[in-house]
Amino acid sequence: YTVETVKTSPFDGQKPGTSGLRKAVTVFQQAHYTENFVQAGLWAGLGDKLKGSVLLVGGDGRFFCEEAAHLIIRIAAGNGVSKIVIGKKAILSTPACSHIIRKYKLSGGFLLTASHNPGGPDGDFGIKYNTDNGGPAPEGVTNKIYELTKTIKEYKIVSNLKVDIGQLGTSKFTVGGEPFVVEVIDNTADYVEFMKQIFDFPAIKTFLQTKRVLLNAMNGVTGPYLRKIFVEEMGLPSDSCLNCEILPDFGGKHPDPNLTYAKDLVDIMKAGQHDFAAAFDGDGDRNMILGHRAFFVTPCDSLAVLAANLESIPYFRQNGVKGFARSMPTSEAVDKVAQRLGKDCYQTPTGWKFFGNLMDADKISLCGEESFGTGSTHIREKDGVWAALAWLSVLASTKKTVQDVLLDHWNIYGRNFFTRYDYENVSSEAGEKLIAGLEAFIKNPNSKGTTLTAPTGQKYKVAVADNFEYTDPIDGSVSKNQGIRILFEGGSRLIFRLSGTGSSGATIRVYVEEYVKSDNPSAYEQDAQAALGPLVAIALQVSKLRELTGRDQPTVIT
Ligand code: VG1
Ligand code: CO
Repeated sequence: YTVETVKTSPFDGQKPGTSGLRKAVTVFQQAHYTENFVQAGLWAGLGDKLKGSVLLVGGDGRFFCEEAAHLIIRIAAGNGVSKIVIGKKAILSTPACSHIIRKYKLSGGFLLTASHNPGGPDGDFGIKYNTDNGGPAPEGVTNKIYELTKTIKEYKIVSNLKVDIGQLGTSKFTVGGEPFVVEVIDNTADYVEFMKQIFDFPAIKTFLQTKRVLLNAMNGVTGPYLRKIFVEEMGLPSDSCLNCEILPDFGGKHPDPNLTYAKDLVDIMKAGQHDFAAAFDGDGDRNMILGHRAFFVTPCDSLAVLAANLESIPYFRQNGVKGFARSMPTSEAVDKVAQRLGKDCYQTPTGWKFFGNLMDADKISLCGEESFGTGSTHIREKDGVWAALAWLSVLASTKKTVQDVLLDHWNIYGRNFFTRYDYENVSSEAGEKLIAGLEAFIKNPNSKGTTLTAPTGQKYKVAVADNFEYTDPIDGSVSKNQGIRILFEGGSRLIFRLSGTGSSGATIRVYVEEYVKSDNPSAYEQDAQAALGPLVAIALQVSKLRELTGRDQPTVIT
């Protein structure tokens, strides 16, 4: 095979967001669009290590994954990459990708997913570059990718290279006189084997024999993993795994495990026939945990509960527990656990890429985000199926129900009530105006110390108002403007930021948190939305959200 050099010109807006480049499928289908981004990813991600590198390709099975995978193989071959490891039909969950890069010491990889965004010809697609630690490329690399996409003039490709990625096995080619290999691997084998090392499968299996559980893949990539682990290994009936067929359009739904988009699961759980349920997003890195009668565990509390119970899991008994980390908008529930256990707790900007350095430097063992992301040092991505297994480990070892685990937790640590209001697809202009208005609020010297009053009379005194800035404690890199914070005396917080994963317009996220001490059970047993009502009202007032967006209600409440 010979390498061709193809002339191209830059596209606007190929800036990786919170988690890679995400756009409508039709955008990626434009001639040279995907090619440009992949070429820039190879240059920025690998630099002078590009020649002879070994890369992983895996995706969540959404529409355009296979086409993009073939393009990546051809462009990689054109750039002197020596080997591509790829899941059969390009299918691998995001956590499996991270594990495989680490296990086989690969140079990096391309993850083909737009995560929880809808898929199909009219949906979204995405490409993310991960580095050799198995984690999303840090900002230094993603900024470089963006710079390169602004000046790209040509890319290298072997356009007539055809590889069968539907069969397991190795294919060998000669490209410009050098060997080029494509190895198609099993979709689930490495990951399932790894989970068996991390968790006590026999103990979970015994526990499950007397429980009724549901696992919902939402027609995303976790289906085959759930069947392998929960049906084949744990012996659950096959109807305990729902929506396990990977569909290119996820059945036309948002593959996003939350109370809105996984409402069908919530409704089944409300009937009271089941003890535990979990749901996962399109690429398998998010999780939602529900108990009997759809008792909802906020991701913030989930992180805190796992932090307090890591000794239930063999992996942590063997490796010990270092510190914890959470993204800034995530509630401070985990901080309370860290304090009590005498561990460090780091606060990073939104997005998993910021946890990588802390994990690589052995500063933390567990981390998470309010956006249904939980994970540990076993890989460098958040991990949905891992989180479900972690919860089952806690339930099996404490012999408590999900609800009792939480009640007992709040009884020790107090409760950080938390909710997030998302206003999806507002105009970019309204989004920017809202942030500009809040910028003015935090810059006003009178804001600090001022008291904000809810329509129902509750008063909150502003202790700190700023735009969150993060200095990475490992490499010293600085990330500015990561979200407006209004922190109140007593530990309540309001956070505002614009989403970096949407593909059109703006999505405003409002994060609301109120802390109630452990000595007040009647307060911490309240319904979360009721408890947070006054602060939500203050959030809408101070941001002028209704006036600026014309929206009366959020699109999604989590
Ligand atoms: C959202 C979440 C963030 C998460 C990111 C990727 O980003 O808020 O916590 O890391 O999605 O998750 P944003 O910028 O839209 O708020 V996923 O499951 O796409 O990998
Ligand atoms: Co995801």
